[in-house]
Amino acid sequence: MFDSLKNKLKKSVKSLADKVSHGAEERKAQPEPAKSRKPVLKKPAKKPKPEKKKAEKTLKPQIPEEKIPEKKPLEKETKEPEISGEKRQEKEKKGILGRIKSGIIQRELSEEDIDRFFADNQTDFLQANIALGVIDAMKSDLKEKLANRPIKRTKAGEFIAGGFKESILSIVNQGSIDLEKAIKEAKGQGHAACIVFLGFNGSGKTTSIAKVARYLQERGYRPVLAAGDTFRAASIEQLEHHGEKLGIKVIKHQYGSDSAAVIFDARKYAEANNCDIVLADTAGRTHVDKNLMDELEKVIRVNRPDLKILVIDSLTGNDAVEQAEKFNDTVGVDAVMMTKIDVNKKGGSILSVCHTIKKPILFLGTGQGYKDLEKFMPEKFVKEIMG
Ligand SMILES: Nc1nc2c(ncn2[C@@H]2O[C@H](COP(=O)(O)OP(=O)(O)OP(=O)(O)O)[C@@H](O)[C@H]2O)c(=O)[nH]1
Ligand SMILES: [Mg+2]
Repeated sequence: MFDSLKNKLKKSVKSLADKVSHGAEERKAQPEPAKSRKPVLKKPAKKPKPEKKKAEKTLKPQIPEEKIPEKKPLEKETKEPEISGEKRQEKEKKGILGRIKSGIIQRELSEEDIDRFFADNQTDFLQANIALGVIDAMKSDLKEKLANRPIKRTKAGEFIAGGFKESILSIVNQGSIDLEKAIKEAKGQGHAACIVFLGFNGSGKTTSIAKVARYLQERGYRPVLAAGDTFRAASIEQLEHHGEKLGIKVIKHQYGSDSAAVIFDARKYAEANNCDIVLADTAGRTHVDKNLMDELEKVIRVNRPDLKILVIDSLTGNDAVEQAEKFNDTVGVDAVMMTKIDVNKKGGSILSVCHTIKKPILFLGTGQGYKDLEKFMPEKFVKEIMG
């Protein structure tokens, strides 16, 4: 999974790490100019030794006695002359050698290095479905984490990868949603929980409902399905087919009927039959279709679901950001489900959606079967793409 994103990030880390190593190579070449500085080092070291001692001897008798105690508290001043010229020369040599050595061992990346890196790699990131907003956020985050800090040449890759990992984790870690907790809370309030699945045409809503229903069944809960897509031909039969296979009740009305009413009836059925949760399907819609977006608003207003899950096809590319934004603005999304991860090598849309609406990803759809559902774990995701 996410091979394309993985490769792009690997390439990014290498490119910045090379910058560090390259800088170090430049500094390695510095011993030459350092040699030319030697005479400058020797001069002050040789001269002061005899001159200062002579000067002290000749001056001593001329200094008035009251002035001598004034100099005593300045310990440093009185101690310094005790260092012999040779020792001082040695000390200065070591200091300069140390600086040259540390230049060889470590180097800093400047903010300009990071700016240039993102400018050079922007197209690559966009191709991996990482939206511009995310690229900018990562850039300023990495400047804070990596710029103007000494980076050990031998550890440059590790250090830079660490920066990327932290940055990506902060983007995809948008808290979590506990489905079982939501069911228990609703039960505590005397009703069955209700989740409405919404999203673009063909994003995978109906398939995801069947997967989540099975997931909950396996954990001992009793779901009911609501055929809230009364719009698309064969949508009701599609949900009924899943219901039959899984042994779950499906509440349906006729095509063209009010979606909000179907979901309302499913809730009543769940409460009357001691079911735990209603999983409600809705028609696929584009965020620019005003009538269908108004209908979705009504579904939410009438049913006040416990959770609104936006289902996004991860193959959608950079349009996923606009979808997420518009659905979130219209009805307020609680969590996201990204589908078709099994056929998506890019993976950047996960970062883009999380960054745009700041909502958690609940599940990943990883295939067409009922079992192809994975709980989204931010740390696991970062490990997967960054190693
Ligand atoms: N490979 C793969 N295919 C998926 C996944 N989820 C859904 N699909 C397929 O995507 C197609 C559309 O899925 P649906 O569940 O019908 O999508 P929908 O959002 O309900 O579609 P509309 O009701 O028309 O808006 C089907 O062929 C599914 O099998 C997934 O995680 N991986
Ligand atoms: Mg559907």
